[in-house]
Amino acid sequence: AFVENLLKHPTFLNDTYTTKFIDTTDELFNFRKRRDRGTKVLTYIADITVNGHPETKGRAKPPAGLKTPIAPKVSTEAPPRGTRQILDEEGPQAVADWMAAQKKLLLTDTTMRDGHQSLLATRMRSIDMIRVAPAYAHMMPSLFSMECWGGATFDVAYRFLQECPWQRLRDLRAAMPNLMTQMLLRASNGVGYTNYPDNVVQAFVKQAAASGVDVFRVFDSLNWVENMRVAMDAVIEANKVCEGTVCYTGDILNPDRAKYDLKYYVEMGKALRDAGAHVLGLKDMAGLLKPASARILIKALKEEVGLPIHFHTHDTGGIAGATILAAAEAGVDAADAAMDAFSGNTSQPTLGSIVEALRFTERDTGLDMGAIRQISDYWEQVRLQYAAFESAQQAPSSEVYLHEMPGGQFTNLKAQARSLGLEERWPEVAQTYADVNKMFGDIVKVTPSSKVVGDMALMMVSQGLKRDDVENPAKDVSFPDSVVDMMKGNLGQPPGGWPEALQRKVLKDERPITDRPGKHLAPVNLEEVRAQLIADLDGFNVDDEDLNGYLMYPKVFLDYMGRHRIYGPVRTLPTRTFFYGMEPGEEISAEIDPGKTLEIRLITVGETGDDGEVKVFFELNGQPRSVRVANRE
Ligand code: BTN
Ligand code: 3PY
Ligand code: ZN
Repeated sequence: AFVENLLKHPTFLNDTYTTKFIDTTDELFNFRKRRDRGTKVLTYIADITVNGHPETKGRAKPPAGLKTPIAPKVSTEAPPRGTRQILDEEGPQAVADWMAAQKKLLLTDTTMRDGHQSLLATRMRSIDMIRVAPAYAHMMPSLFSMECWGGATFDVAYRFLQECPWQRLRDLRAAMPNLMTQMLLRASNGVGYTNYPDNVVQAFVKQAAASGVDVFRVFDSLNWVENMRVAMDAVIEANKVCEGTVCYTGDILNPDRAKYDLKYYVEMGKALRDAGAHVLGLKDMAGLLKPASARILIKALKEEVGLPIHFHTHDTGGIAGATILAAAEAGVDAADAAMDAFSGNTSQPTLGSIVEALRFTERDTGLDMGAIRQISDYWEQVRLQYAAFESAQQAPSSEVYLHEMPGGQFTNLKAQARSLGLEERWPEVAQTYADVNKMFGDIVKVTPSSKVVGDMALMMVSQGLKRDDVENPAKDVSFPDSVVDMMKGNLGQPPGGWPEALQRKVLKDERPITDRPGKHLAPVNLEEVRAQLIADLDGFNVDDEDLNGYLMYPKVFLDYMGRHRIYGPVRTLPTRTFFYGMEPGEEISAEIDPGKTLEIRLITVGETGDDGEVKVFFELNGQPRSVRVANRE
């Protein structure tokens, strides 16, 4: 009732909702009573069983009879030593030195972050990751790292999966004590879409390190090193691995894209080294780096920057495997790949195939194909459960060389275009995205700058505007807020600055900033915010993780907390139950605390009464229990 009241409240509907709203609006609390966690979870199951899950309605369903995936069994003994021990015992510089001394190509498994972010709209739930984590620790201890946190996973966990991202991190960290965990951090944009005050970025990094992140891949969406220092310094201060990252765009061999030539990347690599990076990340978020360019680029970066290099790409165009092999030949130290069942297309290239391709060569990864197959069989079962989130894009796409959309954005923007009724006009959207990039001066497109380009492109296509119209000083154009914000300088500066005429048109009389956005943002008084949040949440004990979640995403966090109070620890439910509820006679279990398990059986769903409520009958640990939920169908 709490959330229903909240969601229907006029203030909420008017969008004038603030943090104060909850605590000054007593009627929201009229129906709330304290209930135990078992009842809360039953309420959730009853609600989904009766009303369906809003996110899976009308979408493809998993195959009938699909069982909960079972991960490979491993021994209860401690797993073998791995990179994590090097970091813990000798520090981040020792990790970098160790990397550089390896002959083999080191691999990072991205399945738990970019794999599902790029293929399943980031919807993978923690439980499906945690179950297989011990198998990674025992069966693949020589992986370089596990990318499992950050990027879009942070807000999606709170927003759509009703789970705490910090808890996911702690659980994974505990289950893989020998492997370095890795996160993607958008520098001053944290894990959000806008610049945060410096002390918010610092607090976030400190908390991520404390909760379990070992390797921080830090990038800036305009490749502006100046805007990366606060985040990089915080990582170094936490004694974790700072992977200062260059985002790759264009083509170093294309004379028409001279802005991003070899010299540009080498200079940026040197600047990141001088800023203290332990490792140089090369982030090809759209999958544009071709094998021939990779040979030249990797060789130059190795020689002139001198740091170990960690290469990340996407297989959108279908030839990223070839690029990784070329990079390996040119001496790249580590590369990202996704476990087979979560690889290919907009995701990373196929881990097992890279391992095979390099077997019996100088760069042999040494990874065990039997282990890869077993773990991938598990992931295949997991992927089937998320049928509702599969994209329509089921083949590689050489169109990526036209629009240069990052892997995570491509399928997302297609879905957005569909929802705006622009589905058949996709080729036009792709072309317009490319035009907008040129109009903005040819920029790096990666979250959040890629979102701005996407917003502008969709606006132009839906309003029938061409680049000429937008640039015509005599034509009135109302620009998306994100474009205005970016032209103000609030995401930082691209190489060479913003095109002046367009910037003047967008900003009218307002003057842009040209220095660091963080310089213009006052530090947040963290303890004041915490005290206010505790008051807003009725005395809830707001710990440092909660506070950092709130600082990144205030409204998303509060909505999550509101639902958490009604539905409890639903992250412990099997994925099928979470998205589809239960069938009469079905039985599931949910471990809500280590050793405390709820055995839940759905008996039957009653008739809907005149009050619009349905009584749903369960057995909870052998005891009959019923809950009432509104039938909203
Ligand atoms: C459980 O109770 O086992 C489920 C996880 C609870 C997460 C809690 S909810 C309040 C606090 N804020 C978070 O973001 N996570 C914790
Ligand atoms: C993110 O920022 O989430 C990305 O994956 C960028 O490539
Ligand atoms: Zn990526």
